[in-house]
Amino acid sequence: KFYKSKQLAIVGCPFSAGQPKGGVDKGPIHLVSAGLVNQLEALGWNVHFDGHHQFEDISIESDPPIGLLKNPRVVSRTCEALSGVVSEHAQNGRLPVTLGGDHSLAMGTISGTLKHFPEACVIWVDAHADINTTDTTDTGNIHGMPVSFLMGIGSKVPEFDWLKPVLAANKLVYIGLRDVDDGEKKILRENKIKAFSMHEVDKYGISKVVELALDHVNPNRDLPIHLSLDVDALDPSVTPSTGTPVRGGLTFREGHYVCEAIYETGLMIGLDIMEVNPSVSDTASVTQTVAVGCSLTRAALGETLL
Ligand code: EXY
Ligand code: MN
Ligand code: MN
Ligand code: MN
Repeated sequence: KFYKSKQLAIVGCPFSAGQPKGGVDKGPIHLVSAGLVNQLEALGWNVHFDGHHQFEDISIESDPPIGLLKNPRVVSRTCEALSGVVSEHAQNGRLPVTLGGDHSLAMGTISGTLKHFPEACVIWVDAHADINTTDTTDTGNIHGMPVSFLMGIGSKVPEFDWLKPVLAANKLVYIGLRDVDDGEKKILRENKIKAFSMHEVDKYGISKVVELALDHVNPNRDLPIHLSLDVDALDPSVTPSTGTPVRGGLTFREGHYVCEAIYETGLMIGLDIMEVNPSVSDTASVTQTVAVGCSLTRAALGETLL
């Protein structure tokens, strides 16, 4: 509906500075090596892939913390560059599909898509709310904070001046939450942000949850949708190779159902597949997680079971 032809761009982001574990920067390389480009072409997409991006123009050695925030300059500059890349793809009629990398990258992807689709809503599928502010973060890991930066809440960090508040509280909905910090719970309450935790998934079932989530951010089913998917939303038995696994997550089918249902709206204008970490766990777990990352991407881009 929002893009004229079946064109997409894979934006591979080998990036890990938003969190402390090595390996998540190898996620996009594994996803592409597993054949993702051909798989998407087989679904009828015209796939634009220029190779993985290397955005870091300064090293983390020359990037001391600002307050508690770790690697703030590297994260900020990477996301600023990514924002430009993503918005350019959107402008040229290519659906941006960003492969992370850690979830701090969503500051770049979402600011990039919202530049062209300012009325878009965001569906954030994750075990975590990623909405700590510079004031509430305990860890200083920026992958736990991108949503607060996109909303413009919390004390400002001049290094992130390029990122304007682009995301309104009523344009955001979460699915899959089960590890939310106390400070984050307060932010969700105070800003009346709609969230469907695993409790609601158990209570209503995933199809009802997706319907209720869309009713909240997209009542007339006419607004563009950015889907930001953290593979740790799925249960660690399904996607074990990720940096911050939390038990009690979405099943294989529940995760795929979310992707299929968003595809069916015909409204998706941006997709993020984040936090695949091939350095976590054994070879079989890595192979499985990468395969699930690919199949979630295909499900979000039109693969059907029949
Ligand atoms: N809430 C914790 C923090 O702020 O450090 C954990 C965040 C994990 C974020 C992962 C990517 O989704
Ligand atoms: Mn290009
Ligand atoms: Mn996340
Ligand atoms: Mn997460």
